[in-house]
Amino acid sequence: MRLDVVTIFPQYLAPLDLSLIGKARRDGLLDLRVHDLRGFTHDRHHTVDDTPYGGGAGMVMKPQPWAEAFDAVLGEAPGEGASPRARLVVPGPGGAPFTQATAHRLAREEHLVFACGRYEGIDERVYDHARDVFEGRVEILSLGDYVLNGGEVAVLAMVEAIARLVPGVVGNAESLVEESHEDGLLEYPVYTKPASWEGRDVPSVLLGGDHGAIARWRHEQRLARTAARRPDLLPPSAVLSGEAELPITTATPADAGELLVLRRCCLPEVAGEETIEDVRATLAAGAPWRTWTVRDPQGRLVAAVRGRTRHDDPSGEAGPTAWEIDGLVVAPDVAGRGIGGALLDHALAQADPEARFARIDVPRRGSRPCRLYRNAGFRPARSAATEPGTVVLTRSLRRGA
Ligand code: JD8
Repeated sequence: MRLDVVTIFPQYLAPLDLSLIGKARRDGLLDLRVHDLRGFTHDRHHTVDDTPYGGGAGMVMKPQPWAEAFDAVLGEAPGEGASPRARLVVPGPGGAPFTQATAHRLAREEHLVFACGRYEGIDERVYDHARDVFEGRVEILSLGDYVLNGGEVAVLAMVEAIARLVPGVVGNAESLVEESHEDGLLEYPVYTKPASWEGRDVPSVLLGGDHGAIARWRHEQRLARTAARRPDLLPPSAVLSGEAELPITTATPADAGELLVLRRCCLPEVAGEETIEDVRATLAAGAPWRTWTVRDPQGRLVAAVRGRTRHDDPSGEAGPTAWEIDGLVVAPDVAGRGIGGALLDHALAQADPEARFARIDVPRRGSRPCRLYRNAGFRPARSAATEPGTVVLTRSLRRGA
């Protein structure tokens, strides 16, 4: 991945020479270049700012230096091949939230350019000009709802969050999986030697070597922490009419066996030939699908659904980011109690924030499943290149739609 950062404080980005990012640069995994905006000025004082039209406090960044900086990083400058599909990120307190989902999306890009503003901001015409030279691939992103003095700190955080998702930058990709914000839950508490410190002992379950028990304890710790610190992240629970509230939880490879049984039972035409390896692969760390399950009070897996981000539209052409929902299954003995609807709502709520619409490919049979989807606003997609016998249903994901 190539990354260019343009700033009037290049030394602010020095921390990116350190640690894993520094090593990844030396190993050639990341081609990160920092540019001084003043290098694209031609007056004795290397002026990059001026007073705001319409008056008011502070200064505004002039447009010309930015235009020349963009030309340089896009290789329009003499001697460099044009950079293919570069994407410009301009941090700003008014931008769209930068989240882990954003980091994943940007980590798939070939060339990212970051423009660090200062003062009261950058002349608005620079954004319009950038949309031309970056062919629309321009994003204003915010690190969070507080005010910084400039974009450098935001770029430091964004580059680290993105670069560590580039394959090979973080040695053991495993450790990327159970992190906060990766699957909607906060991380579990961690401990190391000594087992007893200042009279405080490490939880015994971690010393017992029973990996199943450790995995369950860690999952419960994540649920409890999330409920305590970030209840807004917690998934809605499935409601069994008149009975216990059953949590919707993120599936793990340990759920593969039961899930295969449910899929074979509920989706014979889709899962008839599916194997346990097939299902386990969809639950593995880093798999494109995110799968959620519901267990009854006795712990039996009674329902599931999954979702993934797609970048092709129903006709199969490359298209706007879509959120595909699939494999909604409910054990026949608990059907008709609202679990399917609750799971569908949950899968919609977990949609990739970048997706503008959701799609479901359903077997073309009878009307029953479709009513659930129709009530959720799904409609047959016009031009859909689908597998024979399937119907593509779509609905907008306009937040608040
Ligand atoms: C870029 C100039 C300072 C902002 C007048 C203070 C991001 N989450 C965030 N908070 N603040 C920024 C941010 C602030 C910036 C610039 C990002 C360029 N400023 C300005 C407007 C009010 N001063 C940010 N990401």
